[in-house]
Amino acid sequence: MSLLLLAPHHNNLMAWKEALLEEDPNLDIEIWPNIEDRERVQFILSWNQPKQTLNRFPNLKVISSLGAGVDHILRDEVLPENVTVCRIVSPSLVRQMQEYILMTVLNYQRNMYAYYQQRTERKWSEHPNKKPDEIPIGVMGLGTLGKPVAEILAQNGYQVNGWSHTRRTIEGVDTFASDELDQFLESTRVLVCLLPLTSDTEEILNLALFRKLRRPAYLINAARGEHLVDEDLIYAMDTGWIEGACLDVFSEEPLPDRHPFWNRQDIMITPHSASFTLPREVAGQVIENYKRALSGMEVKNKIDRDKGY
Ligand code: NDP
Ligand code: OXD
Repeated sequence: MSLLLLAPHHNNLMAWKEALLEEDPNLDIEIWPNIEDRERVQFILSWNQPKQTLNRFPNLKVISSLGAGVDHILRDEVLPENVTVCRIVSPSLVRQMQEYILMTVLNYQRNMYAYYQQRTERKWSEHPNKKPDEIPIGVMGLGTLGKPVAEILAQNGYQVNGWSHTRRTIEGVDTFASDELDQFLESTRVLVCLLPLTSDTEEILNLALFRKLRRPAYLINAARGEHLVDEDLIYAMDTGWIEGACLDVFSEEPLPDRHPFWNRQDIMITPHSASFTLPREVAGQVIENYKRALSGMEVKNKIDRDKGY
């Protein structure tokens, strides 16, 4: 039986192979497209798999994402019905995301983006620091990543709101359920998106939503590019609803050279680097799931295919 690494555009695939073999030297690992026998593949580790591949393995039991998100798997039109889908959950993914969001909020609060720009122009001009209570933060999605992000922001003295499908209870955070979106937005100025991409959340970051935020707002999207309607963000910024944005994810990655976001000083762009999965840290959990799959046990970090996350 074999474990297939199906991620031809991943820049770190060899590190994955090495980490898995360090953990278990007897593993039979194949790397797409070099497969000896498709019938032996029972477990796939995938990231942005090529089209028309997931249905080529008659004995496939489990597909695990190489990261936290599973939208690339669930949206695949040839995903077999009976296959279980799971994902990576790891402390360092959480820690890195907390750092990224806290860093971005601090940079915004202390006007660092304006100072970076002034630095390039040799311009000496002070801006008043925003007070933490002037910039209430709203975190959309209070799951594995969103909850600890909301917690660390609250611990740093910010007023934090959190929105999730079902209402969560988090110390120091005002929480809202999915039917309370308007109340959540009305009490938020810095909006952080950490939702999974599903049919309910696609294009949720649109003009109608931006107009409900306290003004001027700031947007941080570290979830998926498809959550955001790009033109609506540009319009909201040009009309003063949103004064800046920090985007880590895009509908097309790498962000194409021609994309208008590149021309804007008021949009910070990072290359899907908010939080990286570290192969050495998670090789053990992947192998445990592989062995569970082979012996017919339930895998860990399984997602609900009907909910989409
Ligand atoms: P989880 O599945 O653990 O949490 C999802 C959260 O979103 C839950 O709180 C859930 O609510 C809420 N949610 C889902 N659908 C809705 C909805 N329709 N309305 C309101 N709330 C909703 O996800 P993670 O925290 O692990 O990850 C979130 C996303 O972050 C990933 O899917 C991925 O896209 C992105 N990501 C980005 C990275 C980067 O480097 N930029 C790195 C890793 C992940 P409830 O609690 O009620 O179920
Ligand atoms: C993701 C990840 O899901 O990098 O974006 O894990």
